[in-house]
Amino acid sequence: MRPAALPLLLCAVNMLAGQLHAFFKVFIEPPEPVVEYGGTVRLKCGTTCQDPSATGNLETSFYKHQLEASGPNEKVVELRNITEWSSNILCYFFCNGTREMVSATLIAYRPLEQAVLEPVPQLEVGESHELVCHVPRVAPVRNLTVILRRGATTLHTATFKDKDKNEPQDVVVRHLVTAERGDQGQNITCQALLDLQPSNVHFNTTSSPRALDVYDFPEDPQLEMSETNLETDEKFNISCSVRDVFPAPRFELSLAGHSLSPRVTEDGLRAVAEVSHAQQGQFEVVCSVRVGPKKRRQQTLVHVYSHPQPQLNVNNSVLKEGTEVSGGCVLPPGHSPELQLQVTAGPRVLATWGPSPLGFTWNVSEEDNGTEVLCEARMPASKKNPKKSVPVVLIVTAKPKLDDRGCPSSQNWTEGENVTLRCQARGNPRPHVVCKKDGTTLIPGQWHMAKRAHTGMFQCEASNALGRDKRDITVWVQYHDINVGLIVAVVLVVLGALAIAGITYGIYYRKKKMREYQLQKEQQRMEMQKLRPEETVGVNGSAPGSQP
Ligand SMILES: *[C@@H]1O[C@H](CO)[C@@H](O)[C@H](O)[C@H]1NC(C)=O
Ligand SMILES: *[C@@H]1O[C@H](CO)[C@@H](O)[C@H](O)[C@H]1NC(C)=O
Ligand SMILES: *[C@@H]1O[C@H](CO)[C@@H](O)[C@H](O)[C@H]1NC(C)=O
Ligand SMILES: *[C@@H]1O[C@H](CO)[C@@H](O)[C@H](O)[C@H]1NC(C)=O
Ligand SMILES: *[C@@H]1O[C@H](CO)[C@@H](O)[C@H](O)[C@H]1NC(C)=O
Ligand SMILES: *[C@@H]1O[C@H](CO)[C@@H](O)[C@H](O)[C@H]1NC(C)=O
Ligand SMILES: *[C@@H]1O[C@H](CO)[C@@H](O)[C@H](O)[C@H]1NC(C)=O
Ligand SMILES: *[C@@H]1O[C@H](CO)[C@@H](O)[C@H](O)[C@H]1NC(C)=O
Ligand SMILES: *[C@@H]1O[C@H](CO)[C@@H](O)[C@H](O)[C@H]1NC(C)=O
Ligand SMILES: *[C@@H]1O[C@H](CO)[C@@H](O)[C@H](O)[C@H]1NC(C)=O
Ligand SMILES: CC(=O)N[C@H]1CO[C@H](CO)[C@@H](O)[C@@H]1O
Repeated sequence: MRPAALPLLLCAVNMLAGQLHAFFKVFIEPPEPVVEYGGTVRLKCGTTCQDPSATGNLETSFYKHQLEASGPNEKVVELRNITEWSSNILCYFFCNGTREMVSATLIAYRPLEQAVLEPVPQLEVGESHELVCHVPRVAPVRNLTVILRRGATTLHTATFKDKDKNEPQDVVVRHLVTAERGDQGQNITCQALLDLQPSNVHFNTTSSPRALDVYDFPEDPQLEMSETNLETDEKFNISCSVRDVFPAPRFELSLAGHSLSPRVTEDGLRAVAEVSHAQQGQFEVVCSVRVGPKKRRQQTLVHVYSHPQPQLNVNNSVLKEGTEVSGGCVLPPGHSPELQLQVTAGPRVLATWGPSPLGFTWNVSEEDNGTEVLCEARMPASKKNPKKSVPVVLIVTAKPKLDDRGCPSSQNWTEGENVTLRCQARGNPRPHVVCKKDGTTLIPGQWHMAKRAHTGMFQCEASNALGRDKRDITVWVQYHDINVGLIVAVVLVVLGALAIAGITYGIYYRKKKMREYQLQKEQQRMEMQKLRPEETVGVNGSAPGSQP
C-alpha cells in the first residue's frame, strides 16, 4: 500500500465501525515500537476476539513482510529499512461484524553518539565560564538527557521532553560555572542518555573528561629594591613578590632588558636577585609574573651613577696667618653630573654643596693651624655617606705673640721655693722664650730656686723664624729676713733688765744681812740691857741712818 493511501483507509474503517460497541480488544506489540533508523522491526497486531473467522490486519506506509502467525487472531509483520523518523501503524480486526482498531507510532532512533565537551580554558578564580556539550544528531531528542558533572557532583541536567521533532537534531547544552580554587584538577564530564523506555533500547555515552585548571592572581606583584640610587658596579637586591596566587607563580626579572636569574624563596612567592650595573644611567627593572595564563608586571627605575673619589688640591699647605689659601675640588672625568661637592675645614664650610669643580679661598688665622681640609662628594637623592677626598692638613705659621694670658706681667714668688717663670708665647713654629735682668737669664719652663735677687723687671723675648715679640715681667720675691738690730736691741734690753735685776737683788741681800746683824746686835744689847735697860733705847734710835 502507498503511504498516501493510508489516511483514506483509516477514514473508511472509522465509518464502517460507526457507533458499535466493542466487545473485544485489538492491540499492537510492542505498544510503543522503536527501531533503529534503516533497521528492521517485527510488529504484531492481535485481538482478544475468539471468533476464528475474525479478520484484521496491520497497516503501515512501509512494505510489510507477512510472517507466519501463531493463531487466527493475530497478524505478524516485519518492516524493513525503516527510513521514516516517525510513522503511524494501524492495527484492526473485524469480529462478529464489529470492527476494532488501535494505532501506534513507530519511532526510528539513531544510536547515541558520544557527547563532546568543548575544551575548558584555564580559569581564573571567580571567573565565570560557559561549559558547552555537544551531542550530535540525536533522534528522538525528547528522550535525551544530558548531565554535566564536575567530579561526582551534578552541575546541570538537561531534558528535551517538550521537543516533538523526530528528525535528528544536534544538541548543545550550556552551563555557566564560576571557578573556585577547589575546582583545580576536577574533571568535567558530559553524559548523554537516550532512554527509549519501555523498550529496552538504552544508550549511555560520556564525553572524555576535561580537567579544570584554575589559577588565582588577584594583584600586581610588588617590586622592592634595596636601593634605587646606585653606584656603578654596586650590588643591590631586587625582590619581587606576589600574594594569594595559585598555582605557583613563575617569575621573570630583568634589568635594562637583560633577564636575570632570580632565586625563588621556599614558599615560591618571592624572587630575589642580587645584581649590579656597570654603566651609568636610568635603567628599568621589570618583574613579570605568570600564574596560569595570566601575566602581571611591575617596573621601576634604578639610577646608576659613577661616583669616583673627589680630588682636593690646595695651592699651599704651609702658609702664614692672615694669608689666603685657595684650592679646588674636582671629580675625575666621566662622573655623574648630579654629584655635588663640599669643601670643609674642620667644622667650617669653605664651599658648600655644588657641582664639580668647586673652588674656595680662605683667609687663615693662627688658630687654623693643623686644620684638615676635606672635600666630600655626594649624590643628592641618596642616603649613602658621601665620599671623601684625601685630607690636606694646613700648617699656619705665625709670629710669636706674648700676652697677659701666657705671660703675666706680674709674678710673685716666695724665696726658696721651686719656681719657674711663666711666659709662654703663641706662634708657629713654637717660639723660644728667654727672659733677662741684669745678667740673670731665666728660661720659662725651667725650674729653679726663687731668690731675693730675682725681684725686679725681666725683659722677655720670644722668637721664631717669623719674628720676635717682647714683654716685661715684674717679679716679686717674698722673703722673711732676721733683723740683727732688733735682735741686738732685744738682747741689750734683756741684758739691761737682767743687770738691773741683779743689782737690785744684791742691794736687797746686803740690807737683809745688815738687818740680821743689827738684830743680833740688838738682841745682844737687849740681853745686856736686861742687865742695863737704859742702854738698849739709845742703840735703837741711831739705826735708820745707814739705809742707801
Ligand atoms: C532503504 O530505503 C532507502 C530509501 O527508501 C533506499 O535508498 C535504500 O536502498 C534501501 N535499502 C535497502 C537495503 O533496501
Ligand atoms: C580526570 O580524568 C583523567 C582522565 O580520565 C584521570 O586520569 C584523572 O584521575 C581524573 N581526575 C580526577 C580528579 O578524577
Ligand atoms: C520518550 O519521551 C516521551 C516524552 O517524554 C515519552 O512519552 C516516551 O515514553 C519516551 N519513550 C519513547 C520510547 O518514546
Ligand atoms: C551509564 O554508564 C555508566 C558506565 O559507563 C554507568 O556507571 C551508569 O550507571 C550508566 N547510567 C545509566 C543511566 O545507565
Ligand atoms: C641581598 O640579599 C642577601 C640575602 O638577603 C643579603 O645577604 C645581601 O647582603 C643583600 N645585598 C645587598 C646589596 O643588600
Ligand atoms: C685676613 O684676615 C686678617 C685678619 O682678619 C686681615 O688682617 C687680612 O687683611 C686678611 N687677609 C686677606 C687677604 O683678606
Ligand atoms: C694661593 O692662593 C691665594 C689666593 O688666591 C694667593 O693669595 C696665594 O698667593 C696663593 N699661594 C700660592 C703659593 O700660590
Ligand atoms: C701646628 O699644627 C701642626 C700639625 O698639626 C702641629 O704639629 C704643630 O704642633 C702645630 N703648632 C702649634 C703651635 O700648635
Ligand atoms: C704680687 O705682689 C704685689 C706686691 O706685694 C702685689 O701688688 C700683687 O698684686 C701681687 N700679684 C699677684 C699676682 O699676687
Ligand atoms: C721643681 O718642680 C718641678 C715640677 O714640680 C720638678 O720637676 C722639679 O724636680 C722640682 N725641682 C726641685 C729642685 O725640687
Ligand atoms: C460469538 C458471538 O458473539 N456471536 C454473536 C454474533 O452476533 C449474533 C447477532 O448479531 C449473535 O447472535 C451471536 O451470539
